[in-house]
Amino acid sequence: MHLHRYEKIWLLFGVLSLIVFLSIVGITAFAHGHTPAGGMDIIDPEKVNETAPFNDPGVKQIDKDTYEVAIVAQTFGYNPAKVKVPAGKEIIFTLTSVDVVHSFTIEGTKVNMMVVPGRITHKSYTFDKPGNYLVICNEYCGTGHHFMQTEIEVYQP
Ligand SMILES: [Cu+2]
Repeated sequence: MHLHRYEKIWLLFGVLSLIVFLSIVGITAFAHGHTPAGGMDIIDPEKVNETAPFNDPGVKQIDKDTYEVAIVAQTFGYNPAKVKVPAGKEIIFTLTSVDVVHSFTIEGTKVNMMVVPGRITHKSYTFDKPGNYLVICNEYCGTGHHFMQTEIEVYQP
């Protein structure tokens, strides 16, 4: 097969651009220490109820301005069912699943976590305004998926 000189140059340009762009993405990802969204912590999904912090799920104050909320997702709900956190403080959501893939999506915020069995997912968020926030599961997890929701009550401290 005969390739015209310009075709060869154009092909070389395409391949070189691809190498340059993929190298930039790869090198910056390593340099910034990027990991899968939510972290890489693992947990035995059969021992969730015995493993901290999920052995005692709920809200815990870590320091003056930081709270951790440990939540276990399961078909078709979240444990604990009701969460109360203060506005204006950093809330670290820590989740895992005991069965299938769920999500923890707080409507009207940037919190949209995938909750995978065997993994612990973290997401930090600060609620600016008090109120009730709807939490839904947006990963189809079974016949009761559409019932899988809860509410977060954000109060003015
Ligand atoms: Cu679900």
